[in-house]
Amino acid sequence: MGKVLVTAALPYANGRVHLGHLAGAYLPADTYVRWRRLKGDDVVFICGSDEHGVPITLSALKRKCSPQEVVDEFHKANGAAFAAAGVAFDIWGRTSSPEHHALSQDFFAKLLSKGYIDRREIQQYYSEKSKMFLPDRYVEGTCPHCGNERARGDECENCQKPYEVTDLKNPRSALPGDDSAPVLKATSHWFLRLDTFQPRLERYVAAHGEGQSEAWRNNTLRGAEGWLKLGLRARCITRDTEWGVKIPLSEPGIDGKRLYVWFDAPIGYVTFTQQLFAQRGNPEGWREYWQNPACPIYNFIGKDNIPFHAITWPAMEFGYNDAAADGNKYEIASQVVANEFLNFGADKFSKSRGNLIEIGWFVEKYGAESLRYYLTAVAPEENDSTFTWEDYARRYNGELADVLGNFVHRTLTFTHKYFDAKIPEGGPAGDGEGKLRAEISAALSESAKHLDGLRFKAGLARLMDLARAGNRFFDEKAPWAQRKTDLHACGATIRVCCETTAALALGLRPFLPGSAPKILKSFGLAAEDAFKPGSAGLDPRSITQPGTPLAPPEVPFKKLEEKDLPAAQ
Ligand code: B3M
Ligand code: ZN
Repeated sequence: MGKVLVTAALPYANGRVHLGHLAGAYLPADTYVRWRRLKGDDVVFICGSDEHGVPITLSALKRKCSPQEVVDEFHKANGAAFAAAGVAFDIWGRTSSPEHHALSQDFFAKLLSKGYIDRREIQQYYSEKSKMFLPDRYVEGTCPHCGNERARGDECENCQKPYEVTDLKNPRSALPGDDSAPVLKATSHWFLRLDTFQPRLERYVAAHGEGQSEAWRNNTLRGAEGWLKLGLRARCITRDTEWGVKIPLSEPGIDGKRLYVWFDAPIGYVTFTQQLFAQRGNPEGWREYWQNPACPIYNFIGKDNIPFHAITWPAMEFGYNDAAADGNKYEIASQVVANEFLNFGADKFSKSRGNLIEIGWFVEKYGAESLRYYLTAVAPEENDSTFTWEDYARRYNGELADVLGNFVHRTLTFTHKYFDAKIPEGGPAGDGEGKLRAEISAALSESAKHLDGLRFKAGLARLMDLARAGNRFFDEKAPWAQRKTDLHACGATIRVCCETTAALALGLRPFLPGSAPKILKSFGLAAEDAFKPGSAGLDPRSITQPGTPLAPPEVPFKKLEEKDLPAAQ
């Protein structure tokens, strides 16, 4: 029981969030937040738009509008999409806010004052045609290793061997509408001396190694160790652009430069928490999370963000804390939870949408609950996984509708019809009932352990096993026949089926926050009580006492038909 800070990566406000985003970071984060709250913890859940950087300026260039218009549109659309999917952040902030700019500049100034940032002269490609310096990924040319003529400045997709952008042969700009040959121009930039943090970061990462109490997942650990093994080098943290946080220095030429987006973005976790508490009328409240060693911090991210969360951001915090007065330091994350990628199957429909399915669009058509179910059931926790419409329909119909929905529905309908809509007392419990009750408590406690261990897929699967056991029990006992020969035995069967139904709904609360309370409502539990803080361990038997009246059942998950799927439309 205590304070917990959970963050989900700040998506770039240059496009609509899609199912890959949801599966990668936001759904597991939301599930975890709900779980910790059920356990009685005082959680704040922080997210918002990443509104700076090349992705934004390029979208603006492509759409022939200003970066501001781009971020305004997608900040709003993405906030609505997450809300529709039941992902309930406490704040949906923006890195364009003045508070965020101010804190980012404070970070820069403090790191500079300690010598953790220095200024260097470098040569960088510049497009005379577009009148701008080109970020590495917007230079194309011939790979010096394999001869691939379409290698990008930041990587060759063909051979993946490392090189500097200046090693490319025949370089040309890859900006929209500009394929001119860039020229090298001198420019000065500021570098974060990551090398000076190497020993501290080694200790930090080792403290989260296998066997430690807050051990990171393998992918996160390997990613961080990989960087450390190569030896950390200074990283350029400014860019030649006019979109972003201004560098808090006054010198000639600095107006055309901004902080690199990856420098300011993670600071958003702090600024948004501060803004949240200011909104709540408790402007100092954020300190209980960021300055409280007893408050664990969880960063949920996609795997491509690992180095920035496991190496760069902690380094920035270490450096900041060295320079800050005591009352102004920030704790470092205890967990960096990274998922692998969700890929999209090669079916026609998704291809025509650029292989992406927008969250908002999906939820409007198919609802949030089936999406949450599916993306947790195939969560890319250890390996990449693939979304296909066939698989989605198969699991929805075969698991959510046939296993869970069917069990809940047949139990509630039977009780209604033959026991006057009240949970029966039933005769003495036999072996079968005893076994199912043991299965209930095993499923709930094992699912809880999985949630504690951030294994969402396993936590959900364990509950689905309970639903399968419930169906098997129902089939074996055949209450429709029992009722005619031995009403007491039939009552005992139905009573434990009601307990199982309640147990499933209780266990599913963090996963299916829309459907679980609906099922619990059948037993008379009001929506606000269903999510009562600290009610994680609520005993299903306590809400299914004999005589409890049942509200009329609804069909929880209606089956999907071929014609409902986009491929058929
Ligand atoms: N905006 C990259 C991404 O959306 C980046 C995350 C920032 S988290 C501080 O994947
Ligand atoms: Zn190559």
